[in-house]
Amino acid sequence: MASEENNVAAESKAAEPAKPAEAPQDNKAEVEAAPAAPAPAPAAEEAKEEPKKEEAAPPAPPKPTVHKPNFEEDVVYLYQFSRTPVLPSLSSFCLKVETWLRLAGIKYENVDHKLKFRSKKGQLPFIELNGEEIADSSIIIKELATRFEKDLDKDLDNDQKNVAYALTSMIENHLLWVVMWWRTKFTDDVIRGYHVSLQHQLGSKLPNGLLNFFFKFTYGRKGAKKVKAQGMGVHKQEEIDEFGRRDLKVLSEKLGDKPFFFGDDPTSLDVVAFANLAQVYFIDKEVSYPLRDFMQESCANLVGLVNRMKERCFPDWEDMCKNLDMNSHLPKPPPEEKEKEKEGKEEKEKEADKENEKEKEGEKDKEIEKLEKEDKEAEKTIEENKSKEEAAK
Ligand SMILES: N[C@@H](CCC(=O)N[C@@H](CS)C(=O)NCC(=O)O)C(=O)O
Repeated sequence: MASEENNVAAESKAAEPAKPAEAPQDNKAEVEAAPAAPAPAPAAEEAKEEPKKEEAAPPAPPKPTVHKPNFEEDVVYLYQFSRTPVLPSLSSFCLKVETWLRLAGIKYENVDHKLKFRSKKGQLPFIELNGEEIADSSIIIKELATRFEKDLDKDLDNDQKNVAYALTSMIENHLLWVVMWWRTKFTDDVIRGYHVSLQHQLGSKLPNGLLNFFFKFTYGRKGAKKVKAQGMGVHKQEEIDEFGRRDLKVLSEKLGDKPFFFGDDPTSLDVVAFANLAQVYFIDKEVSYPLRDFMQESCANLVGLVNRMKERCFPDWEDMCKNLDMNSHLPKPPPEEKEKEKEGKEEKEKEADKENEKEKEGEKDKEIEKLEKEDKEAEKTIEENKSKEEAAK
């Protein structure tokens, strides 16, 4: 455990940007300064010499294909959502990758991008490793397990591997949609239950009230469409609740009284189960959520699993959630450096603020315009649906 924590807290200082090759002009000057012939040519002859053709400029370095070109070799740069006060990530796929990285003891750093980036596949999480992007939680884990020789499932037999595969599939292709359905239907409860600050999540300065409204109409509406298209959303609430309970019961029975699904050590199935069950379990008790209550009342061993995984992989959980710190696992700079860093940062921020004030005003107007457009569209759709319903009557 201690060694895992050490691994988790592995130092991850970004490398100095690669130094450019030595200035070509300087080299050229040196070469030309060195006499080619023992006797220097007379000045007149020198004047007659053809003017030397200018050497072709060195080819421009290839454009970086990653967001973090000054990467450190073999450090994983993880792009995910921002923290929340109750849970490191509201995305089970992101939490899965971070949990796995910690269990495997791989050096990683979260890139605090405030939801600016998506993978080339259009989603989060994705990672960058040695200048290469890898997307999709399962593909990331498979690739990293191979490249770093850290297979958490290496001691499982074939049958156990098949069970893990089937249960992972149940969690990610069924239970996850049960949770998604709830989230898109009860958006206010999502914001209250996970104490979400959209200002923080989006790095926006717009008022939270306006952002919440936006969240309701975009995440709620678009999400509900996805949940319907996937198939879960066509069912009645009580049917979906029953699906959720059934999934939890299967997991609970499969776990039994073992600390982890396949014994004393966690494997990738424990990672997936944790990343998804945490989404259910850590919702603020103030918010009513029947699936969480069922888990607490009827699947005590799953609660135990969640807490064991949390303690083992996230000893810094409180810190990361309280301070919304993306990199609480990394050593902090000493206080005086931190102070200087803070001062420098504040100074830069002030300057940037001044310079961008006008620009931001423009962006703000655009954002509001966009929200208003979304709102109008939503209202139009509601009106259209109402008319259709009325016509059908
Ligand atoms: N199969 C993907 C699923 C990832 C996924 O669904 N990501 C969602 C968030 S949980 C996403 O990025 N949606 C688009 C968005 O939020 O812009 C994985 O395992 O990584």
